[in-house]
Amino acid sequence: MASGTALVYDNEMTSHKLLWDDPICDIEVPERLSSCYERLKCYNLVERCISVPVREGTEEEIMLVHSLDYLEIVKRTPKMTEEELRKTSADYESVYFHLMTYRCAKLAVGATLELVDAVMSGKSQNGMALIRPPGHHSQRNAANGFCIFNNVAIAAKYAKRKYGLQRILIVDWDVHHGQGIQYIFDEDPSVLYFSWHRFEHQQYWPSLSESNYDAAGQGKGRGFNINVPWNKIGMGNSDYVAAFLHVLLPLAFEFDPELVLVSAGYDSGIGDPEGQMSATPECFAHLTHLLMHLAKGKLCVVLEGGYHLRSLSESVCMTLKTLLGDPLPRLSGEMAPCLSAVESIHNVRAVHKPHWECLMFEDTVPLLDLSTSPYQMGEAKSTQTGAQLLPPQESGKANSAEAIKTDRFLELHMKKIAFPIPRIKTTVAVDEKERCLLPPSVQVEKATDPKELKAILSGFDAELVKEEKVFNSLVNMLAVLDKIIKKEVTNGLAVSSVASLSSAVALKHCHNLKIQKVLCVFVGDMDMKIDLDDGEVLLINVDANPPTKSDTKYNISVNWKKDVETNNFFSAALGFILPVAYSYQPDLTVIVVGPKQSVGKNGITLLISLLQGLAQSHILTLIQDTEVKLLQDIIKPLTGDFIPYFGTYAPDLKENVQRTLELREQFQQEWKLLQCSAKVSTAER
Ligand code: Q9C
Ligand code: ZN
Repeated sequence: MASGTALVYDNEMTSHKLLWDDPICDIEVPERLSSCYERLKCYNLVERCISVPVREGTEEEIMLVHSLDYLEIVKRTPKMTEEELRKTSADYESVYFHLMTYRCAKLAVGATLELVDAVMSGKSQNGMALIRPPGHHSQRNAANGFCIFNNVAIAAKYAKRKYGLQRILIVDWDVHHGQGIQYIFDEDPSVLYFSWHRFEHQQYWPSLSESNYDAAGQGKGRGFNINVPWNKIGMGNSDYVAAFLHVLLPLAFEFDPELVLVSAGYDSGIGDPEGQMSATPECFAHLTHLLMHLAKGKLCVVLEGGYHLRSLSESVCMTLKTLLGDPLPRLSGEMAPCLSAVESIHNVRAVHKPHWECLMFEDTVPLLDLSTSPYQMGEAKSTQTGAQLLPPQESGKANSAEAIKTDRFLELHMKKIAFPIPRIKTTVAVDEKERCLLPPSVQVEKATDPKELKAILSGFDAELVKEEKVFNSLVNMLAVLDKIIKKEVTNGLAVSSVASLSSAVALKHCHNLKIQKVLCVFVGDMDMKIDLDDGEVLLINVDANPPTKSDTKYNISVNWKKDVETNNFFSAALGFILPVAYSYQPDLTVIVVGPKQSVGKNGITLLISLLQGLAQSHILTLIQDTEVKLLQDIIKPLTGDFIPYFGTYAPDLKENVQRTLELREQFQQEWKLLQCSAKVSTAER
């Protein structure tokens, strides 16, 4: 069982630098790397990682992707005069060479491969390589866009060869299109490449028609290239999360990768002079978290772009913290994707519909016509937090006044979202006989002094509460809940002989303590009577029973038919529950597992895993005592020391898909992250 996070870094990669005036290349500076490492040290993150030394990538490894001719050219650069370096640089687009470039580019490749080895060998669960020069623009025969060797593409080929992998997912969250990666794997169905990028209807660099959503891969690789073009600047947290929930993740879970590589450019973050987007650093924590549930957690994050030093380094820290398993900060801003983002998401889903079963069953949206999509150049969206606080820049050029504004914003913002991390992650209250089922990392709760209990329990059935079994269940639950509320632990679990009553008491207790928003997810048959109309609680019921009442915004039944064959829950979890949960932004999540679940254990563990992105990862899990057989599976995602496999994809039952669709339609005006199709929202906005 792998654990720990690898960090691959070497200061030598700061020796590659621009020697002459070039307004295009002058943002790719050595400080990009050193400032990240400094920030990591500030947050004491370096010492928590497994340090992995770098090495040079070999010629053979470089030639997994690049031609000998091109390698020979780069190989000559360490002996060149400055004049020759300039000339060689000019042969390519937006690239500079330095005497140390070849050495650094080899280290960047080798660092990436060492990271892959650490993760594939089980030396670490996941990890990050802080490297430069970056890689995703470089091509078989060419350097491009600050990139010399295509680090991530080489890593994918290497992992296929060395470990015999058959499915690798590459997620490119850099703000530029990694056209180099797209070209290399265009006909290769074993590598699923996802990239979002600033596109602005092809006005933005590299201005290629093949960066649009209709480029889905070719030949055998058709369906394995996913482009999400952003046609406006100012895209932010909710746009990015929407693209993950409605495009990347459903396809990725269906693809079922054995390894995930991230081309992690942070020029898609706030303040970046190139990207001009508005995603705040914690957004990258959430993106990372969402990816950690694929490939049994085998996740390698590899630096690409990112040119606002503070934004870059804070975002890198957020990414690494998340890899290390820290609870996630709340995602800031209003959780509503902008229309332009919804249009892009709609279009890429429509293009990929023939290739992916999860989309095939879903909707029948037509492709919006490429040519009729109206747009005005340079018109930024302005609905995002970041964009509101920071008006987008006039031009794409780094502007020191703007950069300093973002510095100040981030200084404050990072303080705002920071919170102390409990030393103990998980606490449990279970019967003696169940303790042996628990991993050693959990704390076992001793039910405490039940004095103040009386007040809490008044209003509940007094006779029932007197029964010892019932009383003990409530005491146990409250002990766990209190630890979570006092932030002494991140999450907790209690077994209850009366799960419905326990959850009602839990919600009452939260109400008394003025906890504003509680997301409550019921899995299985539950009988629960609480007043749910004021938004203090959002209740999502997942069971097989036909709903007895009509849904309201705060009380929703995900009527889910049991499917013995497939036993998975991806479509409802990603396509409905998560978008609603992110839109609601709870302060606490309560998950109750009752009898007769219609969702299998893969579905339940997936849900618990993903819901840790909400409410600063605070989750109270209650299990009905008859369902204690699920304890061992449920505890895993809570403690996080083991990332489960959620099962291979199989198409959902038609009625389940239908229900999810109906719900999305019904609630997308209230819970805006549900929006993934432009047809309704265009008319209604
Ligand atoms: N007007 C990476 O982020 N900009 N590369 C060219 C021409 C080049 C970005 C602008 C941006 C390259 C790894
Ligand atoms: Zn970039």
